[in-house]
Amino acid sequence: MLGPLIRAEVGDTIRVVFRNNCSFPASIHPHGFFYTRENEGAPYWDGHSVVHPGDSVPPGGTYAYTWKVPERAGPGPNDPDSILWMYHSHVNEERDFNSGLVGPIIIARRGESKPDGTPKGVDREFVMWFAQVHEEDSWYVKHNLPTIETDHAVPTPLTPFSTTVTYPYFVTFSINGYSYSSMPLRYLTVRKGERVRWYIMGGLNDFDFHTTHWHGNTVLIGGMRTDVASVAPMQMVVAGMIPDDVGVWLFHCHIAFHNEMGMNVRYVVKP
Ligand SMILES: [Cu+2]
Repeated sequence: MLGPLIRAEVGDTIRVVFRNNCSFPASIHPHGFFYTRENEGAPYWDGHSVVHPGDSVPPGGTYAYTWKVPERAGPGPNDPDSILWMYHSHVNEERDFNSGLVGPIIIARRGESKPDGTPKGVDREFVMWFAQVHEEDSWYVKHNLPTIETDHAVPTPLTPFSTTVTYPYFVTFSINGYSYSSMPLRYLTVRKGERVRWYIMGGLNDFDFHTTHWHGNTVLIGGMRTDVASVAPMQMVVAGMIPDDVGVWLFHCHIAFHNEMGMNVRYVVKP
């Protein structure tokens, strides 16, 4: 879950050479950038008689995408100095997504990134993808189904107080592919007083609406104080945190059912 992170700052031009090593056609469709139709990476009925090879790259095929990062692809007036976009395969959107072909893009203001590409003024960055994954819609469904029930070990009924509710075992409520706080703590460890930037995004399945809640600390989103960020399908939100509360804290979807289904991780604030 989550492809390689692409970083750039305003004024850059990005070139990605995509080789499709999957067994099915795939593409890279980015959000936010300035691109021509040839570099959009999405087949749809647009009346063109011209075939755009980047719309659907066959297995074993290669295509080079070029995207520009003008001012309007960078942070807006109320944004912090870097923002989140993402890319995903857009050939068979639902199957591609449920096969994990989604990745993050972080764009900084011009001159506001360090030599390694990370934004200035930030000590720690985290990309958190809250995704309701339907494995029955994955390209790998035939491969995965024989073992998926035991792999996931989802209890049925879900909770002690629920006697009738069941949920298909092939649906997983995950954060970056982890469920039930199984993400290693070392991935989400910060120190008190550090400037932490959280990039949050949602999946694209039917009810991929999430209210992501940090225990222990608060954040600023667009200059407003909260401890809950909302993401609708494929929406992207940036939250800034300066943790002051030391401990191991829950970070979870506040939709109770999603949380019961495992949509949670823990993050660590060290002294
Ligand atoms: Cu949720």
